[in-house]
Amino acid sequence: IYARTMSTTNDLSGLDQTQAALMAEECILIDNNDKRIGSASKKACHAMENINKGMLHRAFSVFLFNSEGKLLLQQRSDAKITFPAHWTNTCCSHPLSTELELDEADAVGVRRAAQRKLNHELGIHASQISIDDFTYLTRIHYQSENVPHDGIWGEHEIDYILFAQKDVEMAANENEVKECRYVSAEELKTFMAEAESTGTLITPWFKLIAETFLFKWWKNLNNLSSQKDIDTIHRM
Ligand code: DMA
Ligand code: MN
Repeated sequence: IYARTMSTTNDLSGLDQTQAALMAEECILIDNNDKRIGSASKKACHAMENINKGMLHRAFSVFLFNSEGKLLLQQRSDAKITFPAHWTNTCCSHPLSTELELDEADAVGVRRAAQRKLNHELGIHASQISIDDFTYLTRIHYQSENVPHDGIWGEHEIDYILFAQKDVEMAANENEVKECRYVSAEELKTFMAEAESTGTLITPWFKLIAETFLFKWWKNLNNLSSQKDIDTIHRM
């Protein structure tokens, strides 16, 4: 077993074996306009070697609010290969290159993937959140290198933003999630403002979204259709 910091190539030895196995998932490759151009493994999609050549894949970010209007945050587990121990929005992942998750009509493929991953990461069963509970707001195109910087892994995605408001029961999967908490908008602002001094790690995509659209969308939780911008891909 090699320590994470000793890894100098993108082989998967020495990493958490459950997370390493998930690197075989087949993600959807897209062009800059989110037009599907093929598929590649999660491992290939997150290798800086490929990202530096322009490889881009499809992703989603779920923001789940309870009936009090508080947002569920998660802290990623230490086992995650990218951004371990970072605090972030409720759930993120990738629609896979399968017939059901490739379906682009009303972003239903992405919404199916979101339902699948809420169950996998947080133990929120599909009976508690239906694909119609997600509002697809817009898309965000961004790129970032892993933290801690390893020069090996990174993200380059067009990320579908999905909002949902629902009281749910959960049972977090500890291989995925270290901790969860609900925050109000004010609590999140304080949490983020103090992050540097408290040594709290925050994912780059969540930071970007919080610095741009999040609080405006949040204010409009009861009127989300007014916030939809499904034709734009925001380059961030
Ligand atoms: C990837 O999330 C998607 C975004 C929007 C960063 P992730 O690393 O949590 O994916 P997974 O849970 O599939 O490892
Ligand atoms: Mn990704």
